[in-house]
Amino acid sequence: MSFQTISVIGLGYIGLPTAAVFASRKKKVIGVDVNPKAVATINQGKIHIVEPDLDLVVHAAVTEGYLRATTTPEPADAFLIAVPTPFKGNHEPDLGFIESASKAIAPVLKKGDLIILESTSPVGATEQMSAWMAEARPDLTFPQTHGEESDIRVAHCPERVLPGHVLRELVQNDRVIGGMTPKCSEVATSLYKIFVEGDCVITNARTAEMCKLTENSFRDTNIAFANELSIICDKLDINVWELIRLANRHPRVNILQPGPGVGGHCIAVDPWFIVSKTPHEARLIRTAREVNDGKPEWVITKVQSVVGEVLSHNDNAEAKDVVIACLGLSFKADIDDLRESPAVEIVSKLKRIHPGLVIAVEPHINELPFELIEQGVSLGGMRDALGLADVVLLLVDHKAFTNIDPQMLAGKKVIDTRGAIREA
Ligand code: SAJ
Repeated sequence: MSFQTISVIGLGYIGLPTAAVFASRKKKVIGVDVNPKAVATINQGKIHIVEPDLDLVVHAAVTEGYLRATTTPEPADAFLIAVPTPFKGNHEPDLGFIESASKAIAPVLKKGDLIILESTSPVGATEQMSAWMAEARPDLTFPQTHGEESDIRVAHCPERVLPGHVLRELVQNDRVIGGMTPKCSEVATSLYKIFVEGDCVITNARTAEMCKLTENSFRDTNIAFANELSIICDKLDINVWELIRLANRHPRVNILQPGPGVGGHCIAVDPWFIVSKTPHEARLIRTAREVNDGKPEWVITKVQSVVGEVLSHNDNAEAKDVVIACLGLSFKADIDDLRESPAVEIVSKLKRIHPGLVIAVEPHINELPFELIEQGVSLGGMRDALGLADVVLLLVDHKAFTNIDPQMLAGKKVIDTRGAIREA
């Protein structure tokens, strides 16, 4: 099957790189987004998100005429839906963006089209999406009612790329192809073969949905194990980093790294999609989420007790005189993405409870997010912040922090949530 025109719905962290990669393979790509500012930026050959090298690929795709963005869907041979799937307040998945995207493309669908849901989704979401489209287009047939004979092919092919390495991983990672029927999988495979160099591995839609959730829950559960160990070791006066290094010398043990909590838009969200479908069965998965979500609070309590120690060693000092320098705000190392970052949550709460100066050091940004500015957190350079600090709290293991000269920390209380600071 040849795809003359491919449409990508949702031009965010996944949709835009995917659209650009198809365009770089000289396919005509129509990108659709509800945000007119993002659409205008892309049509100027620029990007509205941060991802290495994406600006170059988008610029080339737009100037060579292969990629164009719009706010209104247009006919295409294949549609890839890459919209957000957040959860609601009660951790229940919110399929609102998938619903509106499927209703928006329904009017332009024609016999033979392929629809792919790429957004991370709870089990059953692909069938639900197909049902929404069938309702809007009773003149077309869909796989849930017409199987292999359907006019429209539908599949779930979850993205699995790591932020910061998206362009490489999009091409090199294996792709799970979950068609609603074998024919749907076959057609979807021929679409991804345009750029995927990894294997395209075929399964059904429900397994593909569960596969993506499983991958992120596996990582979340393993990080929770490391985080729980760090709390246990703190109580038992054992260096958790050394402990993990030693345990990992066993040929079948591979413990991940503890941190201040789990951030990002995937690992802290996706396990809840399993819990919401099977609340009685998903006990370990839920507990892992709770352990990881509880870590920022544990770090704050730790800082409070260290501030208490500083005060107890200095008769005349008051809490307002104690300066806390917080190293790192992003959700993980060497990126500038602060969204859903446990570091931001910790700094924000610290500033609310600590009457003294709280300085954030984040070499990847020029301005603090509004919530931190509003609370009076200051953004400082590393040298100045360390010069002023009584307590140094390392929250992100950016390369810039791993080589701190131990001399600069002499006489200060250091809380290293990532095990990144070299011992003196
Ligand atoms: N983290 C730790 N300790 C570790 C590893 C990570 O505390 O040992 C923390 C990080 O600091 C961060 C969070 O976990 O706060 C998540 O970071 P990450 O690097 O594990 O993952 P993400 O969110 O950047 O990307 C994940 C990836 N999933 C897996 O590795 C199974 C990626 O492949 C997915 O495509 C992405 O989620 C997604 O979009 O779902």
